[in-house]
Amino acid sequence: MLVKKLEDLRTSPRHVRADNWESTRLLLASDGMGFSLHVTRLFAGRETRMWYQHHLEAVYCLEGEGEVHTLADGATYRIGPGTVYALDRHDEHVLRAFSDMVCVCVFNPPLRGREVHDENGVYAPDAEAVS
Ligand code: 9YT
Repeated sequence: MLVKKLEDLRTSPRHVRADNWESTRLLLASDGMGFSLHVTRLFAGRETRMWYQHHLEAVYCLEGEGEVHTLADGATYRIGPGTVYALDRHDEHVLRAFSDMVCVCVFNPPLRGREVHDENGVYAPDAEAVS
């Protein structure tokens, strides 16, 4: 069985910080679960365009308020504590954080470790692996 603690991993290579967010990757491909599990903080006032062409992602909001906008259909959804959104169509989207948002994120296939968005908001499928 695997047991991991968020506080321990915040100071490890499993913690990744980008301009608009930080993510602690509790479970990764190397853990062999078939998905990755992250706790992500999205910073207040930031807008992030993302397009997970190689992954499916589900995002469950624990804290904070924001909205997610899907580019293909122009829809906008309010996101707050207790809301989950799932990018079941690899949807290109924009997340706007009105306050700091804390979310649990699940990726399938699992992230490998140090992924950050490229210029199109994509995570590469072959990022550097972290044990
Ligand atoms: C909500 C979202 O996708 N934020 C970007 C970071 C991502 N969740 C990650 O890598 O943990």
